[in-house]
Amino acid sequence: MVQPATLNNARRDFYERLGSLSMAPLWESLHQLVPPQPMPKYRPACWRYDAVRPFLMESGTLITAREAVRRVLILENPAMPGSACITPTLYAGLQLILPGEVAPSHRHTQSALRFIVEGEGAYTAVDGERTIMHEGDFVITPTWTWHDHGNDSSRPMVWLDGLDIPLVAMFNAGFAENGESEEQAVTAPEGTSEAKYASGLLPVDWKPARQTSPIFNYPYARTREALHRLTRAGPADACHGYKLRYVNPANGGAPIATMGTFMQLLPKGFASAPYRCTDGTVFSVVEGHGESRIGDTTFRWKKRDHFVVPSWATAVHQATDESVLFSFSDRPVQERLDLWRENRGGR
Ligand code: 1HN
Repeated sequence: MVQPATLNNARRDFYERLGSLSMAPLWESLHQLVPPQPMPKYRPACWRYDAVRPFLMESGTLITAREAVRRVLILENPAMPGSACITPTLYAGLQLILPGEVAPSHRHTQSALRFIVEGEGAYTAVDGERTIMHEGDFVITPTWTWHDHGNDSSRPMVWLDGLDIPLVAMFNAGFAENGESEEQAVTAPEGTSEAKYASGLLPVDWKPARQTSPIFNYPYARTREALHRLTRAGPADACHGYKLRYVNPANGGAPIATMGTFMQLLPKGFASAPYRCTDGTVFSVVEGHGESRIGDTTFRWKKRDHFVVPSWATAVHQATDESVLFSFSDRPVQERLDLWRENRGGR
């Protein structure tokens, strides 16, 4: 029998020689490669708007939207410095556009969602149609669509950008190009996509050409009304309160193929049952205040704060006032791949 010390030396020597062939022994990393349950390398984090807003406004004195192309402060997971990721698959940032500014037209294969945090009256244009945005609206710029933004209002406008940048990077499937002019030509009157697709009706001969939703603004007024009516219709879910997912009316799936988006109402005094799921999720607080325990970390939050819940971290949400939370994650991707799991009760 070879002595353990001799064996260890022999193994080390073997690994070194093996490494020169760009090979490695599986048995040294098997447990990390196939963990018994998710072991996220990122953590819960919270960005309070009171702390963030002064920096956003200061950025507005340092660079124009035109020079920056997009004037955005990235929400980066503190456990992934330099990555521009909020989770390993998602990017998030807060974008500022000041009165009179234009963010020039471009397109890329990364899909983007906007969730309006502060202000109203700025527009985003997607493939030739503009929509005026208001607080709480959820707006999409699907993969490879031309988009530019402008603020014709008299106040700063701030929104949350969510993009599938890390996911697209993993596939090495990223393409981008700039528009020929700063603002794309308007080819359809405002409200066209809403009229065609957003009333439980679809144009009779229209066939969807892609997975993404033909609706590009899901206004808060309508979402809020639905949540309010839900509270009258029955009891809250123990884990979610009253929670709805945004939907592509043409196929019942998520409006963006790579990102699921959700809105939930937590009644005043509601304390959720512990819950975990495999989709790391970014939250934007739309109304109210409360606190969330995520694993061992507790964050107090209020309107306009943002926080991230990692995969498989047990979350418990408590609402001091009636509260509304917007969230997004990579859930549709995990579901398509038969990977998504949840655990109600948190065990
Ligand atoms: C982008 O195109 C926007 O169009 C926002 O507003 C954030 C982050 C990275 C890459 C492209 C936008 C972005 C982005």
